[in-house]
Amino acid sequence: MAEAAMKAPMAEAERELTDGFHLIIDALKLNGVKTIYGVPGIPITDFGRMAQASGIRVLSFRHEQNAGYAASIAGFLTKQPGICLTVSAPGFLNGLTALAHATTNCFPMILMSGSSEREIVDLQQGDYEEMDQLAIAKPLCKAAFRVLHAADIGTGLARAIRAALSGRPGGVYLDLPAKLFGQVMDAEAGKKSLVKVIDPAPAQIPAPDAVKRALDVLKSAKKPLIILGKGAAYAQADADIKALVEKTGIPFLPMSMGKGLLPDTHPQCAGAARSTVLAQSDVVMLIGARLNWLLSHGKGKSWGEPHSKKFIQIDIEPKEMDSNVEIAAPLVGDIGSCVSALLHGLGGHWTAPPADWVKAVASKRDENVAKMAPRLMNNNNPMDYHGALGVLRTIVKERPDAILVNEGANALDLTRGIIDMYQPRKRLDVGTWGVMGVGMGYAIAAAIETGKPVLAIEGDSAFGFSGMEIETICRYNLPVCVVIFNNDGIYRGTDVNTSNADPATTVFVKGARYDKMIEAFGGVGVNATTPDELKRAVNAAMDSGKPTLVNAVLDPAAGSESGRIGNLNPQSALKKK
Ligand code: ADP
Ligand code: TPW
Ligand code: MG
Repeated sequence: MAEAAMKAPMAEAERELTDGFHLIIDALKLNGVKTIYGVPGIPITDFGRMAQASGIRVLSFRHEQNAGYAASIAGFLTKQPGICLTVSAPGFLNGLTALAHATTNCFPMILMSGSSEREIVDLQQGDYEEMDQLAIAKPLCKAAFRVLHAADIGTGLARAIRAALSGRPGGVYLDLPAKLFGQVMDAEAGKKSLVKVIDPAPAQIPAPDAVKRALDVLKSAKKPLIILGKGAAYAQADADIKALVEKTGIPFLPMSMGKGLLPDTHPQCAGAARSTVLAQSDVVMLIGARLNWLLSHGKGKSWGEPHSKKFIQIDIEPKEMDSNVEIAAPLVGDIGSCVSALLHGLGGHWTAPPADWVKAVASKRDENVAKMAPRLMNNNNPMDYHGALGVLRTIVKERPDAILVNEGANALDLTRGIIDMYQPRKRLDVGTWGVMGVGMGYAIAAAIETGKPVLAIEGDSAFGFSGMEIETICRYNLPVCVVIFNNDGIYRGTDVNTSNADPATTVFVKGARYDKMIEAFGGVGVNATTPDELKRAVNAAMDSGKPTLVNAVLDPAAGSESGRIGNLNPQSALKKK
């Protein structure tokens, strides 16, 4: 009895405690988070150290925007939310562009940011890095949460994960005030408060009558077309999508990041006959692709108007239907479930589309491919885009599992058109906004998440937005080869300003040697002036896996204004008069 009485206060004193730092780490690990992309500083420096010590990979970037883009594409590649970690106010704002980008592109991502003292921020008393971050993040993401008590960390992270992954994926903001990290609570109670998120992206099965309607519309087609968007790539329903395309025999058109779901060299691929199939098809089935600007909103001359066509749209977001034109057969559900239901509904007796349509598409495609072929073999000096891309196209063909990151204007549009992709989720680019700056963040996350070699084809301007991250690539010794299409500027390097001594707004330092930059960090730099030199350098880099930057010197006059989308530049009505 006396002994028992002595023991009680001892046990109380030895009671194990935990804190906010550890609870966040435990909650992340419980939910399978393996990597954090971020930039350290108050109030998250120690958190990053502890997360690293606990076995989570914590990658430090040179700018939060690039860490954010890395997290966003990690989300696309893995179907798990990519995690970005930033400091308060300025760090948070730097990460916000990427969070908005993730939301716009339907990539799951969580931006976790430290923030300052709530009491001081809310009274606007001038705290260190004072900002009402939650309010600012809200309109730019799918959901935004703040955790004030250590006991709520488990729930906060669970809500963030569910919001990012369920339904249409997107960006989520999680606000972590500085005080939260140091809050202490009973370890046992803390452990119990954590939440493992079960089935965060539940299957959304399409209604049987919606499946039947879609199949009926598809059957009625004389000139059917399937469009595969990045939602289809994200869904990871690769085998069923391939089976649907092949069983129906319908020509398919991949959107930029849908390339490779089926190889671009597939007999049914209509990639090189894009204008023809958009204008002439009578029934179009969209799988994970929106009828936004990238598809001319589903109307107008490029869609062959005044002839009308019928759309079938597979999407997890019901509100997407009719966003631009009437959808004759909306099929709402997750792509895996929808495609599998369609396959099931096809049964054994599907009639292939009329042979004259299939043949017309194939011959237009072959004609365009043949027209392009000699240009890709040119050895022009200085190089042009086609000569450079001709050799890079072969390098990708020989390494179909390598990942291609791509941004720029001409550097983007011509690469997308010329380089064939062979496997799903191998092409990562500027996405729905056509944003510059994703390059190095994407390349880093692609290497980290997949372990595959990465080839980043970058316009010289595009590269500049994230160029400092070549230090990060060297620091983590990642198998990334950056090729800069250096045409001395934005679109081209030939503009001249005639009004004063300043250079024109679109031109950069002539003859810049970007290859020297990576040498500062111990990487391999190569200056390539011919397709042959380019080929040798990139092959060596892809084989060795050494961080490499190739400055590919292009003819400054080779590009055109805004690449393929010059028509989007506003024109003055006045000027036309
Ligand atoms: P692209 O730019 O390639 O045309 P978009 O980004 O416009 O593609 O469209 C992707 C679409 O895919 C979005 O409307 C999104 O809601 C949808 N989506 C994403 N993941 C899934 C999924 N797992 N199942 C169904 N639809 C999805
Ligand atoms: C965040 C506007 C679109 S394309 C581009 C800019 C600045 C660069 C094109 O030059 P680059 O390619 O990369 O050298 P090339 O081959 O044509 O010469 N800021 C953001 N996003 C966009 N899209 C822009 C500006 C833009
Ligand atoms: Mg350029």
